[in-house]
Amino acid sequence: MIEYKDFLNLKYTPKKDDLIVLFKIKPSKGFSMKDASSRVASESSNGTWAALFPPEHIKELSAQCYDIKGNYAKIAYPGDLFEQGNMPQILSSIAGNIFGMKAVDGLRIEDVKWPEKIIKSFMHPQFGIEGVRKIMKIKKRPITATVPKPKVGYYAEEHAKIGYDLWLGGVDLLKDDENLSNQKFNPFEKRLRLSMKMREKAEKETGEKKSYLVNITAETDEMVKRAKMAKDYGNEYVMIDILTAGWASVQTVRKKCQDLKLAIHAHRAFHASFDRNPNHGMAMKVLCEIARIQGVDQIHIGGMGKLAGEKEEIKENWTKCSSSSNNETKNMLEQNWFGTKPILGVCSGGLHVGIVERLFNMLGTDIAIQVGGGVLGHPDGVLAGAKALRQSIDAYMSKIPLKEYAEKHKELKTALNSWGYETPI
Ligand code: CAP
Ligand code: MG
Repeated sequence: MIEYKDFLNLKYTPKKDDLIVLFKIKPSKGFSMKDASSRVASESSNGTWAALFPPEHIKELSAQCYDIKGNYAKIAYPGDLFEQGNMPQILSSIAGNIFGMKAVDGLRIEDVKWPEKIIKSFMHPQFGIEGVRKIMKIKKRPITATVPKPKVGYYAEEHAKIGYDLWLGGVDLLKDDENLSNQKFNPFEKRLRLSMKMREKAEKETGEKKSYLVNITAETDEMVKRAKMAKDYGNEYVMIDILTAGWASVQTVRKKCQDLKLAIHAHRAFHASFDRNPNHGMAMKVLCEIARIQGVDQIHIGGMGKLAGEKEEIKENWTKCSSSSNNETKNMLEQNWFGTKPILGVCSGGLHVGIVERLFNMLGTDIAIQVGGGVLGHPDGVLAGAKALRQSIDAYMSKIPLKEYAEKHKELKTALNSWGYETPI
């Protein structure tokens, strides 16, 4: 017989191939942590509400809750419970029905420890930080990106012209916004074609490498077509809204990008619907891990700007993207990445030149800085906005205080006079 209590075994020692999940659980009234944790382990592996009488071998696939501390429970899942290389299947198990169980008032996946076998069953990042730096020919400084604002509405010609000004002003990557794909006012292929022309011109004039995070988000076959188009027009990148598109489609596009040798920029629009509530859903750092395992090359990790997500969370996201391993903490499991390339954390959301320095101080310079409104809203225009952003990076890299650097760089000075050092809301 198997019933709920069989999924709790505080004497269990996890095996090498086990996948471990650290849950934060708020049991519902009348349930203890042990009750709730064993139910979570059961429903997320192979149990149900009724006692069952299966053949003995089936028990070998049962998850075991083996550690409970306060509201934190660790559950180990046998490796064979999972289909290798199938992220939807893994998530339907560990992040499936359990969020709706009446036995819990709140349930949050704080972290996952991925075993080597599962990590190695996916494609991994093709480029990662090192590869992206090579593409962009940028050795040490943070990589910069800018998204034209307003988010949507520009005609393709206008969009490409803005791209030209941004590149000319010193920005490395032109980025599409998450809700710009192939609308009638700005068709995908036309925008790509015109932007690539502008890119060529900007590269010639600046002598710097420039590229375009072109948003291919759509139905999967269409994304593959658009990735091919990006390659045909000579681009190095595609951008996918990985959460609204869905993990399965990310896997498909990742495969295609191997043949096309394209880097993937992952936008995380939708993440806050399940990572913002500290007592329910899934932590952003787990999304970073999944994205890295599946093989994106860079992903948004937050920026302490206009959007929720504070220091500790951003640091954890960055760690999961950029480290080769990490130790265990209260809400983080240890992880060895078994050689998986580190990916670039992209800081974004309400940033401007007055507040980017704190991100470098906190995370170092192996990051990308994505600034939309803080460039496009510059009182002297797009070109000046782009110059100001680049100046703020140059100031940091040459260890000159921003204020002092601004004395000799008028675009930076104007931006600082406009927005000061305040975080926008
Ligand atoms: C930034 C941005 C990004 C957000 C998403 C925007 O523009 O393009 O989508 O950064 O958030 O539309 O808001 P601004 P996150 O620079 O004008 O804010 O990076 O946290 O996923
Ligand atoms: Mg955006």
